[in-house]
Amino acid sequence: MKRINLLGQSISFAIAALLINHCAAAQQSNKINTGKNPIIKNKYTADPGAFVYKYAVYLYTGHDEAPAGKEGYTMQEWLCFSSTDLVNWKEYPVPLTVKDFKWAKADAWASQVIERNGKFYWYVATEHATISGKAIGVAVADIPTGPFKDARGSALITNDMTSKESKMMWDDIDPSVIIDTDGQAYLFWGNRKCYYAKLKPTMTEIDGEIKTIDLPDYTEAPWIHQHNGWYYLSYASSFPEKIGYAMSKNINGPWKFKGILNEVAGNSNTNHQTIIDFKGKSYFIYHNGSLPTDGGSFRRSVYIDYLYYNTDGSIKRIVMTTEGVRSADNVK
Ligand code: FUB
Repeated sequence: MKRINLLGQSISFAIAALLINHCAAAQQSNKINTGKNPIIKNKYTADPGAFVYKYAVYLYTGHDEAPAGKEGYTMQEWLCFSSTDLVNWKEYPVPLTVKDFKWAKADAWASQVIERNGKFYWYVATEHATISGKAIGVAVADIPTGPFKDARGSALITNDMTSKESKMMWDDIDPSVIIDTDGQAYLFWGNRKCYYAKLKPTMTEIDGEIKTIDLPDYTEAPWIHQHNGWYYLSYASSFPEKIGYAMSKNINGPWKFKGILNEVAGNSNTNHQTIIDFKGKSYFIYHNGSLPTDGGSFRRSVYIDYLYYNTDGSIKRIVMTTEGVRSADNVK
C-alpha cells in the first residue's frame, strides 16, 4: 500500500511539473496568429534573418520604433519569432538589445543567427561607443530564443579594420554567416563594399584576412546561402533598393551576377532579404513599408513570399504579395 502511495505521489509530482513547465513556456512566448503579409502586425519589424532548427523557423528582426513622421532609424533592440507553419507565429520576450553590448552605444541594425554545436550565435550590426562608426558584434545563447549574451565583450568587426577599403562610417554592417559543407564558417557583411572573412571554429573570432567581392550596384544586406550545390550571394542593390543576386560553385568565387531577384519594396527605400528552405519549399523573407497607417522607410514590416529556382539553379523573380504564403504544413 505504501509503495502504491509513493508511486501515486511521484505521478502527481510529474504531472504538476509538466503543467508548470507548460505554463512557463506559454508565458514566455506570445502567439500571433497573423496569416497574410506582413506577418507581424503588432509592431514594426525590419531586417529579417531566419534559420530552420528542429521543425521550426526562427525569425530575428530589428524593431523600428521611430514615431510617425520621424525620418531616421530608431532601433534599440532585436526581436525573435518562431513558427512551425509560417502562418502562425510566436513572439518571444526581447532576447537582445544594444545595452547587452557594453562597447556599443546605439542602433540595433541588421542581424543573423546561426547554430553551431548546440550554441546559437547572433551576429549584429550596431554603433560602437568608442571606435567611430558601425561595428559587428556577436552574442551567444543555449537556445534559439535566448536570452543571448555578448560572446566576446568586444566587437568582432570595427570600422578601423576596413579603413583601407572604405572611409565610410557605416560600411561595417549587415552580417550574414554560413557554415560551409566542410565545416568552415564565413562572415559576409558591408555597405557599399561587400566584405567576407573566415571565422574560427569558436565563431567569435575572424580567421585571416578580410577580402572584398565586386558585385554590380552593391549597396548592402548580403545574404549568403547554399542550395543544390550552388552558393548564392543576394544583396540590396542601388537605392531605393532592389535585391540582386550572384551565383558561384565556390564560396570564394568567382561570382556571376544573375540579375534582379526582387523589385523596390513598397513604400520603403530598403528591402533586406533572407532566404530559407522549409518543409520542401523555398521562401524569400524581406521587409517593406506597407503596414498601415504609418508604415514607411523607418517603420518597416516583414513579408514572406515563395522563392522558386529554375532547373539551371537560377532564381525566378520574386512576386511580392499581400496574401503571403499558405501553411507550410499543407504543402503539396
Ligand atoms: O535597419 C537599418 C539598416 O537599413 C540595415 O542595416 C540595412 O540593411 C537597411 O535595411
